[in-house]
Amino acid sequence: MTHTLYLLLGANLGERKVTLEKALEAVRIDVGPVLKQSAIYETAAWGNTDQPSFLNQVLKVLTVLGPEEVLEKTQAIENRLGRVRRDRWGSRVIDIDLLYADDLVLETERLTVPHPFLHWRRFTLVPLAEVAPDFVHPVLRKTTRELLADCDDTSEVVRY
Ligand code: A4P
Ligand code: MG
Repeated sequence: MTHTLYLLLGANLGERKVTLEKALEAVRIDVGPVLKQSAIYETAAWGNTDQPSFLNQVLKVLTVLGPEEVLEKTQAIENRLGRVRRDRWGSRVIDIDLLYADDLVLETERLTVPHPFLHWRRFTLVPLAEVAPDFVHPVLRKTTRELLADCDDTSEVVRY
């Protein structure tokens, strides 16, 4: 049984573009084939805005793994690519979020799918709309295009 995943990559420290390339390659090897990839976007830091801007990219990935196993793999990739420890919470070399796994709805201690903040953030919706414009959010019952049209977030998202 195979599953279709949408992953969000985010990097705001170090050689951001190189890190995204390494993350994509690691996902391909450890999770499964990358069927589509969005462009890379430069995005203003959302939430804690007192951080450098991010590069974000969405991947469409095919996998035989279950969602919990995917999370283990993506967290191992995050650790391998280097989590920088700083005095304060904040920036990170690489963050990999699981946005969707088929039309699965799941909430455990470790994993919430669809990603709970997906529809609030342009840095997620803009690249997602490139690879999955008509994918329907299994809880909100809206396509990515519709979620983007409804999104109040005004933070800057530009092609890198
Ligand atoms: N977790 C639960 N559900 C998921 C999921 N669907 N995908 C748990 C990934 N992880 C999930 O995540 C904390 C815990 O969430 C994990 O242990 C996992 O079990 P984390 O990656 O360790 O911590 P984090 O990413 O710092 O926290 P959080 O709450 O996930 O932050 P966000 O929401 O990821 O925000 N601005 C721009 N422009 N671009 C960005 O990419 N990213 C963030 C981080 C803030 N601002 C940003 C960006
Ligand atoms: Mg995260």
